Amino acid sequence: VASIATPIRLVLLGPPGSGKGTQTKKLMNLIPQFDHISSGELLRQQINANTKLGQIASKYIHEGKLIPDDLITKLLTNRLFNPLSPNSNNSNSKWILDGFPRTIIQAEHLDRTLLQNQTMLDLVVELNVPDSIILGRIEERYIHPSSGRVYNLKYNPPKVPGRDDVTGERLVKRVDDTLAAFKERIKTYHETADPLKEYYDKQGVLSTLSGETSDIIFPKLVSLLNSKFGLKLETSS
Ligand code: G5P
Ligand code: MG
Repeated sequence: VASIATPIRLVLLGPPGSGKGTQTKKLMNLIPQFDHISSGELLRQQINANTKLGQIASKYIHEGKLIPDDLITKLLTNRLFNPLSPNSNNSNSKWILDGFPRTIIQAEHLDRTLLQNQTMLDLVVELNVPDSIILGRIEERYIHPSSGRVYNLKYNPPKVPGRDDVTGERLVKRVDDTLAAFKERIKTYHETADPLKEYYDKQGVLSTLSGETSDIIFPKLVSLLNSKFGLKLETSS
């Protein structure tokens, strides 16, 4: 496990089920200091807590639609620059934004907020996984709602079927892991991803990693970080 002095500020882009959460978890085994900020997870927490934002978000999420930009940007930047969140903004801060930004408006807002806080993005990684593969993953996904832990019946099954490894509590399906919502999410992704990629490509921070499994992509992600940040991480898994 590495102790690394440089800041590493990442955005993960990729279609639903492409493995944004999975890659983040694998990376945190190598660099535990990462603060994992998943926009979808933050929204699901709001829904579980039945907040006003959660009530609004729930409707969009059920339908597989994006929630309005102003709501999500506020939620995300509050989380990123919350003084209580670990290493949110110090000289060696390490964070991964998973699922945010998803629109140009969100990206521009993020850039402004980073600038105001005298920080910046280092790298945007696009996970490029064929659509044909990811539907199967979504059908096999189960989550533990209170912790956000994610399982897959084939790829990383729970030790006891239907139960969370840590608490033993029951696993559930995500409300948007239905065929109808998935189709909508994929469609939305393809409508919004190209302009976003172009936006980051112009900034010179975009890298695309392709592969049909997370185990193929992960070593590519690690070597990308090694070369970009001058690290010597090794993939053992
Ligand atoms: P989310 O929560 O951001 P999505 O749709 O972007 O949702 P999702 O579904 O969470 O992304 P992921 O994190 O990319 O996918 O993928 P994952 O969970 O790691 O992997 C998927 C499954 O496949 C898991 O079961 C995993 O174990 C398994 N798996 C991984 N790798 C492999 C492999 O190699 N092989 C196999 N067989 N399995 C594997 O957003 C949800 C909603 O919130 C709203 C929107 O409504 C959105 O639809 N939202 C926003 N709205 C507006 N703006 C934003 N910025 C928003 N962010 C969220
Ligand atoms: Mg996810």
